[in-house]
Amino acid sequence: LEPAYQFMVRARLAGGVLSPSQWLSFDHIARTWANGTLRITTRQTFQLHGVLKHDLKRSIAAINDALISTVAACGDVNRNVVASANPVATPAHRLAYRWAERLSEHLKPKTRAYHEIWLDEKLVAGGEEESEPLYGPTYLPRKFKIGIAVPPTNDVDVFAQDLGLIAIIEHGELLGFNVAIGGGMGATHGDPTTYPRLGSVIGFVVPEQLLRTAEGVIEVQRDHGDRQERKHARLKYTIDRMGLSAFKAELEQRIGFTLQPSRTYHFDHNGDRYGWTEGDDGRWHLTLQIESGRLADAPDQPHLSGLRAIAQEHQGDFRLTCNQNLIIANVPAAHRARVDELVAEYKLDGYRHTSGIRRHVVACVALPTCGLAMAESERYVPLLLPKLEALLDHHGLRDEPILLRLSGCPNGCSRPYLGEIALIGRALGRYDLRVGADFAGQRLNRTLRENIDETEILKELDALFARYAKERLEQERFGDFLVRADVLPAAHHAIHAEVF
Ligand code: SRM
Ligand code: SF4
Repeated sequence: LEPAYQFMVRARLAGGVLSPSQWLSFDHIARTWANGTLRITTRQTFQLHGVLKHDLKRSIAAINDALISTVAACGDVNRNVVASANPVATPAHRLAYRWAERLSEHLKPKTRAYHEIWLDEKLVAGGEEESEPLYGPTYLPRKFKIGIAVPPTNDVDVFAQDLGLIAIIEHGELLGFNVAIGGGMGATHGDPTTYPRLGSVIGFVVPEQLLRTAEGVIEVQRDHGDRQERKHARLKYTIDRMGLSAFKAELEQRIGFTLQPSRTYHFDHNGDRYGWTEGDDGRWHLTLQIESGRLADAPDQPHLSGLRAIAQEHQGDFRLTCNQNLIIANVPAAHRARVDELVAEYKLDGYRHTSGIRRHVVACVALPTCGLAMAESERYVPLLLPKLEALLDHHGLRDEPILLRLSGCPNGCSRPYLGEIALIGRALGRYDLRVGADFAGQRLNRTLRENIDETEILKELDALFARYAKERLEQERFGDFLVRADVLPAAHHAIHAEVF
């Protein structure tokens, strides 16, 4: 007899798009073999928690039956490719999403081992080397992440990706992509050789050059990344060690063309737009807020059942966002009222009456399932938010949009270094408090206080909210105010996205 080992299963879902029947499959798997919840992740996919070892194979098979996979959702390969969750506004937006799908497919490991192990495919002879032209026998030194943003929305946090692509659209036409390399969030407490870094923009490529450019960046990282020390193995450290221009020169030599100068772009926010929006084709899209991405059936909030009911009737598709939210997309105008009815019936309409900070909170999973967690994150959100809202109310700031990010450890799965306010777990009930990122994912925040408890966190924030309420300029965001008011300590690393 062995212990009842339980596992987390993560799907690969490029751009976070799935059909109603795929939704129903996940819902079934969550209720049958997992812990009865679906978790939307910060990379636009689903995680299932609490899958027992003896149910693992059938859960993965059921995901594959739904024409979705779990291959390369984890591991030292290219991970789930994320894309702006609003690819429906114009034909160029839709094209940007198609490129996410193409990148995901193109960079997927070619090995059949996954199919042999999980899907009972017959064993085929042949070494990994010949079957993995890009990754080779030893794969990458570390995970690798790609995201496509469509300005002015930076909802994928493009500068937190190893390879960030900024779609350049002019007069409705997708001209190509600015290429940003070397973004990454993870760090280790007390080890200054590890740090969050924002991607550096190194140029522009036309769409036909995109796949080769992505391969080239991966190849340079594959051959130059640190394979001795995993802590230093991400692309960001390879770039900082080689130097950005040396990295770029090596990339251009491998891909056989020169990157064009980067094009101008402008981001105005990295959040989601809640409520209904109309696409260019007359179809409608409803963005719902899902707190920390957790879909469950709580007594007064039957969200999982609600989305099952919606999926049973919905004729469009679903889109998961990198802010852990959900879009019920491509709804014909005539079906809007019915969707609204179901959304209200199942209490999924929380986004309508909520504070500015609650609309902009992202929290990683942390306890109880994450083995790396040092403190609570997702489960702390419902306890912390009312206290922060009380402070904000007191200063007349209830509706002020403020980006709040919580992570249970410095690995940074909620991309906390991009929060205007961030809590990063140190120990149970204790966090580093970081503040001062911008509202568009282009400036890192800085540590204000280390290892403090809730009382101190609230005291610090109360003082900052008081000053913000009194001294801010019109339209000035909280993070920008903190920088202007000079309340932040000096930065030890570059904190702005760099343009080469
Ligand atoms: Fe993450 C490891 C959860 C997005 C940086 N992350 C983990 C693990 C698998 C813990 C582990 O290795 O044992 C966590 C599973 C917890 C659980 O119980 O489910 C975990 N990461 C998550 C998710 C579910 C957070 C969420 O609440 O949504 C996100 C799933 C993404 C996905 O669908 O693929 C998630 N993780 C991220 C992001 C954000 C992003 O990708 O945009 C980051 C920061 C960006 C980056 O990679 O730099 C991130 N996760 C890490 C790291 C630190 C990597 C590093 O370079 O140092 C680890 C630890 C590691 O790799 O050793 C980690
Ligand atoms: Fe776990 Fe840390 Fe990631 Fe949170 S940030 S999910 S605690 S690894």
